[in-house]
Amino acid sequence: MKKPIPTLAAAMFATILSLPAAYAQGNAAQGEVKKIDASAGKISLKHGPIKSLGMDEGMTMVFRVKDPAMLKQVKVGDKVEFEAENADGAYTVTKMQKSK
Ligand SMILES: [Cu+2]
Repeated sequence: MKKPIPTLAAAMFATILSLPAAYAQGNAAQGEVKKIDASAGKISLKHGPIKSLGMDEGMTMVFRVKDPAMLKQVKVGDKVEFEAENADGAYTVTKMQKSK
């Protein structure tokens, strides 16, 4: 008779492994504010992989922001969590908040 415990452990391990993958498929990403251009409504973020936008590796790049008010909530050097979308070829931050 097989012992059930190793099977359960394997199932739990598989579940734990699948969580980061599910997270990476969403738009949410971690980043650091490198530069803010409020007059242009743009922000430079150093960010981790955003698979949904075809960015398999982290990089530093300029994003537009959906709402210029978002730029007043952060400053250069802040760590942020953000969501971005590709809107007609322009990468646009749709949500952003400081990381804790
Ligand atoms: Cu990028």
